[in-house]
Amino acid sequence: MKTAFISGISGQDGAYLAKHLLENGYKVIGGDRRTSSGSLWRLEELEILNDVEIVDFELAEFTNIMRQIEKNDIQEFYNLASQSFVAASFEMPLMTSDITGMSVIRILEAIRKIHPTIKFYQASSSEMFGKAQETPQNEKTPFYPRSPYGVAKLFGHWTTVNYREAYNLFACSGILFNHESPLRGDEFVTRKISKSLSKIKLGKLDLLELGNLEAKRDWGFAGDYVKAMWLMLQQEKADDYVVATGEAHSVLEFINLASSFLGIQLVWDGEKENIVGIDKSTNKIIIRVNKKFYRPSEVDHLVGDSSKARDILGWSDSVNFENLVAMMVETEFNRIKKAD
Ligand code: G4F
Repeated sequence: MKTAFISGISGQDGAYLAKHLLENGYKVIGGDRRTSSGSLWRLEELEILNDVEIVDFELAEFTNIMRQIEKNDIQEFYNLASQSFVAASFEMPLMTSDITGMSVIRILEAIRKIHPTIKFYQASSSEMFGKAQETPQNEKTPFYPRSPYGVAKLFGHWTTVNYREAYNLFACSGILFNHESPLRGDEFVTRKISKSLSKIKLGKLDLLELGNLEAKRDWGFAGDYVKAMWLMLQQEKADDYVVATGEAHSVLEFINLASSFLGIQLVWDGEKENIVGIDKSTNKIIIRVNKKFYRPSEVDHLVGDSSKARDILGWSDSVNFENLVAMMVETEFNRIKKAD
């Protein structure tokens, strides 16, 4: 039986990856921050909480990382933990650089010194492409990050490449485009929209305030993307892969689709930051732009070319944009109704 360690097991990807590894016969050890207020609700929702071993794990603490690698006989290490909210990285650039960027060195150094045969996966991000230099973006596209988060992820990405080349570690970097699900954190735009519109439909909220509605993202289903992480570590050679659907949609398109699934007849009035969304049945404004949600430097349009992952890993996505929005809205609506 192989043992895998997942840093950040309490997050969306940690939960889906743990489930995938358990289904493939792994023992799963999940690192969770002692101080993290985020509970393990995602593991409960996937009904795997009792099947994984949870250990205290702190990315800022090198000795803690070393101890976990020393004491567990791990074959695969998935580094999914980070400060992953782009907007927050502008408020906390130093913490983000340390946790999202520098920690990659801490883990790779520990692996190199203690068990250099451990296979390592680094959760890199399409945010590294930022102000995209070509469309679509692939593994050879030049990077141009637009946030402290993107810069920190780029540091982690190059660190992974460097440890692979310098020390011959089996270290892979997955450049994942946005991946969503009903287990997404509340602060990310897709969950914020599906949750708030469901509340509006159920009469529990009057207004949804958002930032830039024109931003376009390549949104896939997280459950598909964790399979690509695992596939990367099953290859003979370590490498880096872009994982994406190849389709981009705007935040506005996401809202329109979510509204129509909920039976909200939405009409738009105005444009840019003055645009408002009106519920035709009540004639009330239910969506507004609030500039406090704008980022100091925005990533306007990301769309990935994942041909390499499809050809070499045999990876494919199974949930299209419409089905993703439907899945998120349906789950959210039912959760809120059930909580009544
Ligand atoms: O959902 P978001 O916060 O995701 P973002 O910034 O694209 O980053 C996510 O995907 C990355 C992969 O490329 C990950 F690396 C990263 O950790 C994270 O998971 O925002 C998406 C877009 C942005 O352009 C943002 O400006 O939606 C826009 N947006 C508009 N109004 C909003 C809002 N985003 C949030 N979070 N909240 C809003 O009210």
